[in-house]
Amino acid sequence: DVEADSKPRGHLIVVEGLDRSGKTTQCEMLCEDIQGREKKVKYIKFPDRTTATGQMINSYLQGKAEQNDQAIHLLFSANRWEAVQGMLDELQSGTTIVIDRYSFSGAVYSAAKENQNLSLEWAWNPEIGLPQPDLVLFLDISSEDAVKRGGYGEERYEKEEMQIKVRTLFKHLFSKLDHLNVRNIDAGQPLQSVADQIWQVYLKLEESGPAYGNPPS
Ligand code: T5A
Ligand code: NA
Repeated sequence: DVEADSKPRGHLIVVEGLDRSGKTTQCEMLCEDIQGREKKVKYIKFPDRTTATGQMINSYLQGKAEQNDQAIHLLFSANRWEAVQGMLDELQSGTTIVIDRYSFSGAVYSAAKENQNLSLEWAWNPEIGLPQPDLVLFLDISSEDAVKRGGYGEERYEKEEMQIKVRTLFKHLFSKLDHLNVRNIDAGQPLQSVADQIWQVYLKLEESGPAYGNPPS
C-alpha cells in the first residue's frame, strides 16, 4: 500500500471572511495552539504583499495605482500561483499551513465590484487547479458588526455596500463548492469564543487522521 508507506503531510487550512472579521487575529491564535501540540505549522497570508505582484496589489488596494478589473483580478490569482510550490514543499515536510484568505476571497471580491464587470464564474476560473484546502473556516460576521472594529474604511474594498455583496457571494460560492469541508464560524462573538469554536473544528480535523500525498487540485 503506497499510502501506508508514505509519510503523512500537513493539513491545509484556509481562514476566510469579510474585512475585519478577525481572520489574522484568529490565524495567529490557531497557529499558536497548533504549535502547543508540538506540531509544525506555518502561517501564510494572501495577498502576500512582499512579492513583485504583491507590491502592485498593495498599491492598488491603497488607491495609489489604478488597474483594470480583470488585470488586478489576475494579479491576485498570480500572487497565489507563485506560492504553490513552496506550499506543497511545506505540506510534504509535515507542516500544517494556515492560510489567511485564499481563492474564495479572490473570486468573491472581484465579482462584488459595483460595476459588475466580472461574473463569479469568470473570477473563479484562474483559481482552478490550486491546492484545495482540507478545511475552510468561514468567519461570518454582519457588515454592521465588522464596521465597528478598528481600522475599517482605509482600503479600497472597505465600504459597507461592497461588504454586504461580498458576504452574499461567499455564501453562494461555498454552496456551489459542496465537495469542500467548509465550516461556518460565528465571528461576531468575543475573541476567545471565536477561537474556541475554531479549535473544536480543528480537533475534529486532527481526529479524522493524517492526510497523504498532495492535496487535490
Ligand atoms: N482581496 C484579497 C481581493 O480582492 N482578492 C484576493 O484574492 C485577496 C486575497 C486586503 C483586501 O484584498 C481583498 C480583500 C481585502 O479587501 P487583507 O490584506 O487580508 O486583504 O486585509 P487586511 O486589511 O489585512 O485584513 P482584514 O481587514 O480582512 O482584517 P482581519 O484579518 O479579518 O481582522 P483582524 O484580525 O486584523 O482584526 C481587525 C480588528 O478587529 C479586532 C482586532 O483587534 C482588530 O482591531 N477584532 C475583534 N474585536 C472584537 N471581537 C473580536 N472577536 C475581534 N476579532 C478581531
Ligand atoms: Na482589509
